[in-house]
Amino acid sequence: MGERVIDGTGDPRANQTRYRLHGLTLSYFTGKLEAYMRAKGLAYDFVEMDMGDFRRCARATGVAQMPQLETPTGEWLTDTTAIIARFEARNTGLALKPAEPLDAFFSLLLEDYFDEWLWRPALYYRWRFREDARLMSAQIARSLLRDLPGPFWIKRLSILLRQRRVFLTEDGVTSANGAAVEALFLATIDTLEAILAARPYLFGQRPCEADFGLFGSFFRHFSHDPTPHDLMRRRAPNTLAWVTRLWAATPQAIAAAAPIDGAPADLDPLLQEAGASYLPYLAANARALREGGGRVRAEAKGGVFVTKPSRYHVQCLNDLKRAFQSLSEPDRALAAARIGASATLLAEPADEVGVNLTARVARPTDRAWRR
Ligand SMILES: N[C@@H](CCC(=O)N[C@@H](CS)C(=O)NCC(=O)O)C(=O)O
Repeated sequence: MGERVIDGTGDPRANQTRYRLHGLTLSYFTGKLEAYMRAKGLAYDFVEMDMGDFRRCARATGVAQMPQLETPTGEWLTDTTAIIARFEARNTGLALKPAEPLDAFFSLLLEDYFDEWLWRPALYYRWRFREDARLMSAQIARSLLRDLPGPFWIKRLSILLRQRRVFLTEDGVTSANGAAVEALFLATIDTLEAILAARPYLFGQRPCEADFGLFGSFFRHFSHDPTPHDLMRRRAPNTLAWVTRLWAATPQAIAAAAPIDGAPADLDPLLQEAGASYLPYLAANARALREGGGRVRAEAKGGVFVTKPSRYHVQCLNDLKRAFQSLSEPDRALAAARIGASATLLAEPADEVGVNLTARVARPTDRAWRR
């Protein structure tokens, strides 16, 4: 049985037919999936995780991460990119994938780029600055850790230290490359500001996968945490308005808007940055795993980031390669012209070391928890 599409928002009698979305109201990927479900018209009950629920979900899918989604038929899904791909492929709810293959490819590339490459700036702004880190460690101690015994201050401090270790140190952030992380964020909002002053969503009048990929970092981090929010208020008011617009979008309003027709040229700085720094990182990561290398070196905006290899990121590259290679020859040439020289990396065969998608447990290795 496939998922039932429910066109409703809160009828308690329909509980057994609603999705259950487990996550945290401060989490990047939880916010991404929530916005997608809202825009699709897929009604869900939100479960604010505590550690007990986090562990229960991890046992159900085999992956300790958030969000996790229970379907009305009792299946468990995880990984927002794979969940979105599955819903779009099965025509569950309102279709949000662009109809033309080249537009659909750009949407997937940008979704993945935003998910993975804005992660570092999002986590940097949250954990690097004292005020932001204090506020957000308190929120995590009060939410996720609420079922653990012990004084609040110990929970807050242990979260703060853990997040700084995992999301700054282990993600290659140092005092030397902080300026490059900030440069990536500032360049991104400057590009977005021009786009979102001109039209409601990245590709036109309707949101697509790329908007949801962008939403995780902007909704839950950049437009929320004090330091990046202040930068956005001053420098990117139209991008702040897009955050609210996408969160408020109804399936009815989206369905009434003109379908996506092309990937506008002003997206090119984003595609080019994906080509300049993200795709070379993905390729270096896959090479490190293939050759047993212990470290991956990436460059972005003049900063150098050294990290442990990630099997999950091999899967990201494999998926992008498959999407690129399924395009027609003329579309591949058009895509390559807009991405730049590193588009050739997408023409190479997929790697063996990735983990194949399955319907149930979408991408079983993930960044911090399983490598
Ligand atoms: N690729 C996954 C990423 C999920 C993910 O990394 N979620 C974060 C929270 S936004 C997480 O579970 N982090 C656990 C931690 O390491 O603190 C997806 O798209 O769902």
